[in-house]
Amino acid sequence: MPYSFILTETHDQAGLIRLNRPKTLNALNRPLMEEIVQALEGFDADDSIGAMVITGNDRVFAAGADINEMVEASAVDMLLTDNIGIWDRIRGIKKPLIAAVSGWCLGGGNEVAMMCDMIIASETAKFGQPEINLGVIPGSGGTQRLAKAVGKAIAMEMVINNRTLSAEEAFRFGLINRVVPVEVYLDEALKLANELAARAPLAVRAGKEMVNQAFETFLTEGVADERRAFYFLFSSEDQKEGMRAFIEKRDPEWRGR
Ligand code: CO8
Repeated sequence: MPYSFILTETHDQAGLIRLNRPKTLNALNRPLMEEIVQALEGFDADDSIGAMVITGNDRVFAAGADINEMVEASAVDMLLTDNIGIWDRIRGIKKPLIAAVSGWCLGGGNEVAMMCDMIIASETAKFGQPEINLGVIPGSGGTQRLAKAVGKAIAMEMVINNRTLSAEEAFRFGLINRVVPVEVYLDEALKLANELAARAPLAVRAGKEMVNQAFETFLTEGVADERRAFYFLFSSEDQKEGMRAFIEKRDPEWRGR
């Protein structure tokens, strides 16, 4: 499928999406977001793919939503076009999603990265929510996911005073999973994606869903849902295979059934 603003590749069982609008630092306009979602949903439905990676280039992951697209919009325009509704579809992706970030990861770019399940960053990555400089605030979950990831103190500085985090700070504050040299950040993310793709697919899916649910529900409800998901996995062939393989001291062969 030919796209205008992204490139897609497969690396073994990992689906890779490269944001490819370099002249505007991968500013996330509506067509670009539509292509990301379309590619993600395509990989999600593809049995030969087990996990996905979204990346930009060494200079920039994404410098935010496209300011040109919004500058003259009224509130009613924003409501009726509801561009953010497209971004929300990233939440519906079932397979693990990794952001491989280098350079600028700002505004909506940081919001996309935070919608992913894990973030691998190069040492040059810089994370921020600079919307305050434009007279607005993050609009695609940034205030909420950031506060949950790094806590109130740092989130408040980022959202209302444009504090930018270095990769090392982002790691220390719990925003990202790993910091690696710029030469290998994408390889590391693809390696991790293939590692995840080799695991029991139904259990990976249930684990992703339940960890994400921890940010949505109260503990009692979340623990009850986790228990139901845990019991449900005992109806899968992979649960029998995984436990028998352990007892028989051999590697399991996952079937995703
Ligand atoms: N939108 C549109 N164009 C952009 C954007 C952007 N977000 N970011 C950069 N560009 C363009 C620049 O205008 C410039 O274009 P041109 O060459 O035609 O002048 C080109 O990219 C290169 O940028 P710079 O010359 O500025 O490059 P620098 O290396 O000097 O600076 C920065 C890099 C620091 C990243 C700088 O470009 C910058 O500050 N960019 C804007 C960052 C920003 O404010 N992001 C937040 C945007 S708002 C947002 O994300 C809200 C999301 C809410 C949900 C989505 C709703 C639909």
